[in-house]
Amino acid sequence: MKHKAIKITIGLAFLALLIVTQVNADDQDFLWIEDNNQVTFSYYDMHFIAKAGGQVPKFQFMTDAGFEYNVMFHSLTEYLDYNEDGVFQFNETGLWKEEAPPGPVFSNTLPLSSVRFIFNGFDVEYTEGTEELSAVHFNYTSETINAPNYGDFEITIVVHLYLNDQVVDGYELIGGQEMKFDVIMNNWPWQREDSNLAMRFDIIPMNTAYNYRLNDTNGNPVNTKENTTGYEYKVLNHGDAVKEQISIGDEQYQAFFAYANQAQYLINNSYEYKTVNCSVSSLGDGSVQTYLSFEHFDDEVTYDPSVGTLEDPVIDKAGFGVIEIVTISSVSVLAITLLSRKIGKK
Ligand SMILES: [Ca+2]
Repeated sequence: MKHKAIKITIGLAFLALLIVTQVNADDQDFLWIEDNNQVTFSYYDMHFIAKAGGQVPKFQFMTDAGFEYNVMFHSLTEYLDYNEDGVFQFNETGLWKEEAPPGPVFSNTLPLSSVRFIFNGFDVEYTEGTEELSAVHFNYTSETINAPNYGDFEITIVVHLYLNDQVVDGYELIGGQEMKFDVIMNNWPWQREDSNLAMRFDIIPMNTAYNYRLNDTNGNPVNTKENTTGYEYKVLNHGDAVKEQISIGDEQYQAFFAYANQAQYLINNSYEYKTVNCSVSSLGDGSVQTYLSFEHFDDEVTYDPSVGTLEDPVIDKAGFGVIEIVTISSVSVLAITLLSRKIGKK
C-alpha cells in the first residue's frame, strides 16, 4: 500500500514538473485556464476573466497590485426612441404607451442572467511558421434561454486575446493588454418594426483602495455619486475613431472599456456597418451603466467591445509568477491528500 502511494506521489510530482515546463517553454508568461464556464487569461501581472456561468456574463480585469474592475453584460432591451436622440433612456422602455398593442405583449427586456451558456473550448493560434503564440480564442454559446418568447433568440460571445498589436475590422487592439469579445445575436423577438435594441453593460470598479475616476469617451468625468437613472446622456462619438473608450482609472493607472461606433449587420447575405450610439447613467454607487444602441435588425448583428489597460504589464523576471506557484501547490496538495488517504486506509 505504502509503495503504491509513493508511486502516485512521484507521478504527480512529474505532472507538476510537466506543467511548469510547459509554462516556461511558451516563454510568454501567458496562461489561459477554463474552469466551470470561467476563463482566465493571465499575462504577467494582469488577469482578464470572462465568465458566463451563474449570473450575468462578466468581463473582469485585475492586476496583482489590486487594480480591478468588472464589466457586467446586464441585459438587452427593445426600446422606442421617443425623444429621437438615437440612444436609450430609461423612460423609453414602454413600447406601447402611446398606442394600443396589436397583440399580446411580453417583457421587452431580456436579462442576460436568463441565458444559459456553454463553453466551446479554446482555439490557439501561432504566428505562421513559428511556435510563437499569437492569440487564444473561445466561444460561449447560448444553449437555453429561460424567458418566455425568447426561445428562438441566439447569442454567442466570442472572446479573443491577441499577444501582438492587431487591427481587426479597423479596430486597433493592444497586444496582451486587451480582451475583445464579439457579441453575435440572431432572432431577436421584436414587438415593433420601428424600435431599437439597447445593450446594457455595467462598469463596476472594485477595490475601494483605489480612487477610481470614470471618464466618458470624450474625457468628461461621469458623475457616479448620484443616481442619474432616467437621465441617460448621449456620448458623442468621435467622427473618425473606430473605437470609443470609457476610461477607468486613478492618478496612477488607466484601464478602459472600449466599444466600436459601428456594428456589423448581415442584410440579404451581405454585411453592412451601422452606427452604434452610447448613452450613460449611474446608480450613484460608483458604477456606470452604458447602453449601446442598435438599429432594428432582421437577421444577424455582430458587435465587439473590449476591456483592457493602457499600462504595460509589470514583468517580474525573478522567477515563477503567482499562477505557476498556485498550480504547483495545488498539485502538491492533491498528492499529499492522496498519500494521506492511502495511509489512512492502511
Ligand atoms: Ca432616446
